[in-house]
Amino acid sequence: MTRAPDLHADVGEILLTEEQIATRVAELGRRISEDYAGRPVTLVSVLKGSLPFMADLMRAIDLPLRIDLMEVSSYGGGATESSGLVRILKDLSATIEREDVLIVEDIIDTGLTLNYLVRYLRGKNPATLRICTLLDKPARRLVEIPVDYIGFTIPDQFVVGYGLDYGELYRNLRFVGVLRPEVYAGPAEAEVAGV
Ligand code: PRP
Ligand code: 7HP
Repeated sequence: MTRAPDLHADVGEILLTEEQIATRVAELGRRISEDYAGRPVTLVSVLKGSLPFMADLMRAIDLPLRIDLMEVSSYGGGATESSGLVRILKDLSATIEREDVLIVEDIIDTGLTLNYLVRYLRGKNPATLRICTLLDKPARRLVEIPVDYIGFTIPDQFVVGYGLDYGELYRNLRFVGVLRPEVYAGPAEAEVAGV
């Protein structure tokens, strides 16, 4: 039988509170403002997961900046594993040639999404291309990605909230929490996980 999603009960543990996220985003904004020191920067948000992070980060940066949005997908439907097949669902709306570009991501897991995106954006000849991610899950990495700004390094657990989803739900939680395995595991996996 399919369980009905429950926004709060489906989260087992709060990994990052709203306050912790706000403090870290403010720190990242200050560092980015210092590093680019008066140069205009173009933030490229990778939808949909980075939406809340992008909205908060851009207001924490004290620089002239432009924003653009891309949407890519590698986690089909309700999957917790990357398909490895990255598809561009929405492309940039303006040129980034000779601009200082900062990619804004919610999470780097296998690295496959960013590996694809970095190659794609490099082909558009930005002056510089850097990466800022709210979350880094290094235990799952399949391809190495040099990351310039990391909010939090997290353990190998499937998390939701503050933009991150499972089956398109939970993005509106104000914190980042660990999704209970019984929400996504079949009966066999749930038994192994002791749930
Ligand atoms: C998620 C997330 C990252 C990517 C990271 O995107 O937002 O873009 O997966 O995983 P990877 O490092 O293993 O490639 P998703 O495809 O789920 O789209 P979404 O942002 O719309 O949730
Ligand atoms: C993608 C993704 N989406 C939500 N939660 C996680 O832990 C994830 N890893 N990679």
